[in-house]
Formats: sequence, structure tokens, C-alpha cells
Amino acid sequence: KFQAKGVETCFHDRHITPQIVAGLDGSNWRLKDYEARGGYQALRKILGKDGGEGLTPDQVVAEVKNSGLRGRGGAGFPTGLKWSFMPRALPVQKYLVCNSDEGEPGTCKDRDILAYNPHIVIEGMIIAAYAMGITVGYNYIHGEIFEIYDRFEEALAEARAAGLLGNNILGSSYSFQLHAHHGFGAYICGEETALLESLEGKKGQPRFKPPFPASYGLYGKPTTINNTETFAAVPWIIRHGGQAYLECGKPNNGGTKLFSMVGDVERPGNYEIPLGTPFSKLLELAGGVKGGRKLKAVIPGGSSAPVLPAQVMMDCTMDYDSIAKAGSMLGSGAVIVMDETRCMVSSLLRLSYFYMHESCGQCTPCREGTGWLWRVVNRIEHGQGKQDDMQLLDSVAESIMGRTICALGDAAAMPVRGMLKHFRDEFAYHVEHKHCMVGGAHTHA
Ligand code: L3W
Ligand code: SF4
Repeated sequence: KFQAKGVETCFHDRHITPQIVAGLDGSNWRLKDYEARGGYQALRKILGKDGGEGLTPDQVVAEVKNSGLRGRGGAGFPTGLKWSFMPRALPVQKYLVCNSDEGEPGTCKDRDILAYNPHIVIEGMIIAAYAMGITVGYNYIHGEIFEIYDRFEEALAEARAAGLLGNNILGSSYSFQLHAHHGFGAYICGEETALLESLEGKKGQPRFKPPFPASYGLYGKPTTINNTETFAAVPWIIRHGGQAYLECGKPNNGGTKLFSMVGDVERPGNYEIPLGTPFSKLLELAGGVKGGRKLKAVIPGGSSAPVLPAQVMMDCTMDYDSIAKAGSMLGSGAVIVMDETRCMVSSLLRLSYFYMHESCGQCTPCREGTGWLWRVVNRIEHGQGKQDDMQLLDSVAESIMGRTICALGDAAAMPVRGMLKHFRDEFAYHVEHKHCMVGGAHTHA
């Protein structure tokens, strides 16, 4: 129930825990524990309840802008900028949505934040709503995590009972209603517009963008959607200031980030480290490559990110810019570590199956293309590959990229491109010899 989907097991093991996951052991998630750690002080600060003058909504947005916080769901979009899109003065209902529909293979951070520290997300959302003049919010929680959903509901009840949520928060004139919504486990509902459709009770299929949710969101009304980890960063920023958060990371990559270290490492789990930390350090924190084997490759940002060979990865720092410069993306921060015994063909086969299975089928290049990719990789894996299959994969991936309604099409094509760019020889070997180049430890069931 508390296991990561997609890749290997994920333990709750933390070594550097500066902000979001500091001091958590699974038993101290309740309101009293959170308040003992300084929780809800940021909310009190903006509402002028801690003896200070309070912060105006504009001041809150300015702090978040100064912090350099970027969206932690995958795209890395500047949070303060996104908040400034909200037409605060428009006299219509506006919505705030937290995207907790974590489904990216390898990623298991948001559910841990919700399990271990649900109030930090609630506080972050209340502050965000205040900053954008929003009165109603939803947390859309992935369908396959039942206990975590129940826990979040309990945390909401605690916050309401304490006057931290609901009407006239802490006796102020500010009110915000926040509800949890349980999804049904479809990966595509993590795409923000599919999530909105699902929240409206419809089939979870992405909408065309633009219009972006900022102008046409839930029920067609202005909506701001942020990832769970993004909201969780907000209370610290408000308490300590945007500049302090920025200085935790590196320019354009402010703060800390949770990385889900999965795959062939000794201690898989979530690690919160400052952005800009060398990958080698993160690998060391996770105990190094399993069994002392050699590092072969890393998928640095969840399954949608192109794979990078070991030597490229060892020169990277863990931040948006460094990983992008190396030809991949930081994405949601799932770091899939692959040792020397991993077969790239069978790895890609597993990823291709995932995207084929999760395509919503709305647009032809994605619906048909993901099936093509899986079938071609499948025949290479099973000794029936043809000499021109690599070109065929290139051309199918090319035909998907940029031609679909949402990013799932690109997400299916990019791993194929990454694998062929760096490990083409391995695919050619499979075709020629009808078996795996690495052999040994892994069989291809
Ligand atoms: C108003 C504009 N708003 C952009 C907003 C937009 C969204 C955010 C980022 O994909 C990626 C994807 C996955 N006016 C705006 C604007 N916005 N321009 O900014 O937008 P965008 O389109 O760059 O990205 P996206 O559609 O949110 C997300 C990758 O993340 N990914 C996915 C991980 C999946 C999970 C999960 O399981 N929950 O995290 C991993 O790498 O491939 O590239 O809010 O509205 N002019
Ligand atoms: Fe659906 Fe794929 Fe099109 Fe996205 S790209 S809308 S998942 S068919």
C-alpha cells in the first residue's frame, strides 16, 4: 500500500531534511506536532496574528517570486509568475487546486509529504489562496493511495476545528474552503487539464492549451494548479523570506527539492537536498549503486525524462538548468538509477508499455504511436527485431513529438529518443544477435 509504483521499492529514508520533511518519523503528522515544529506560523504572519503587521496578497506573491520557487510537478514553471496570472480583482469564483495525482513511474515524493506532513500542504494552500484572492480549493489525490487520502481528510478536519481553515480564518475576514478529492489512479489525470475534467466529474482527458487554467480552469473559471511539493515549500518561504529560500539553492533554481532515489541504489527513498547539489552527492546519500556495481545510466526526472549515461550524469548538479543542459529534464525529481547489468531494451520496453497503457486515446499520434513504439521495442527484445527498426523507432518518436494535445505524447517519445541516442549499439546488438548484450543478472520475461 505504501509502495512506489513502476520501479523497485521505495523506503521512507531521509538523510538531509532541511525544510519539508525535517524531523518526521511517521508518527508526528498531526496538527499539534506540526505546530510544535513552527507550523501555521507563516499563516499567522501573513494575517498579522503573531504581533506583526501582516502581509498583503501582493507581498506574499512578491516573496514567492523572490524565492525562485519553480513548480515541483515536472515542468519547473516559476510559481510566483503563475500566481501573478490569477485575475484577483475579477468578480468571479476562482479556484485553487493541488495536484497530488502523483503517477510518474519512479516518483514517490508527494504521497510521502501527504503521509508525513499533510499540514504543510494545507498551510501552503491557505497562503496561496490568500495571495490570489481564492476562496475554494481542492486537493486531487491519486486514486491508489487510500490511507494517505484518509489522513489528509483527518488533517483537514483538524485544521477546520482549530479555526485555521474555513470561515474567518483565525478570526480574520479571510475565508477559504478546502476539500480533498480522491482520483481513480489514471496517470493522465496528473495532467492539469485532465485533472480538472476529472474533478468536474467527467472523463479525465486533457484539454487544449491555451486557454491555460489561469484563465479557463475548473468549471471554466480562473484556476491556479500547483504540485503538492510546491505548496509544501510555501510556509518556509513566508517564514524565512524568499531570499533565504533562493540562497538554499542556486540562481534560477531556488530552494530544496525532494528526489525519489529509485532503482539500483542501496537505500532507495526520498531525499530532500538543495537544488544544485552534485548528483554524486545524492547517489552517495542513497548508499551508492546497489551491490557495489558500476553505474550505467540514470533517468534523472521520472520516466518521461530522457536517459543519461553515467559519465554525463556524474558531471551534473541536481537542478533544472544543469539537467536540461545535459539533454534531459529534472521533471518531478524521480531519479531512476540503472547499474551495469540493466538491459536498455527491456527497460525501454517497460516504459513503452506504460505510456501505451496510459494514453487517453484522444489524439492519433499518441494513441497509435505509443502502440507502435511498444510493438517495435517488444519485437527487438524478443529476438524478432529488424535492421531498420531503430530508424522506425526514430521516425515514430519524431511523428509524435509536438503533435499531441498534452505532454504524454512527448513523454512517450522522449525516453525512446534518449535510449537510441546513448545506447543505440545495445539495440543493434539485440537485433543482430537476438539476445541481450549485458546478459547475466536480468532475464527478459
Ligand atoms: C498561463 C501561460 N499559465 C504555462 C502553466 C501551465 C502549467 C505550468 C507548466 O507538464 C511536465 C511535462 C511532463 N499562461 C502559461 C501557463 N503555464 N504557460 O505553467 O506548463 P507546461 O505546459 O510547461 O507543463 P505541464 O503541462 O504542466 C508537466 C513532466 O512534467 N513530468 C510529469 C510528471 C508527472 C507527475 C505526476 O505523476 N504527478 O509529476 C515529468 O517530467 O512530461 O513535461 O500549470 O498551465 N502562458
Ligand atoms: Fe491523450 Fe495522448 Fe493526446 Fe495526451 S497526447 S491527450 S494522453 S492521446
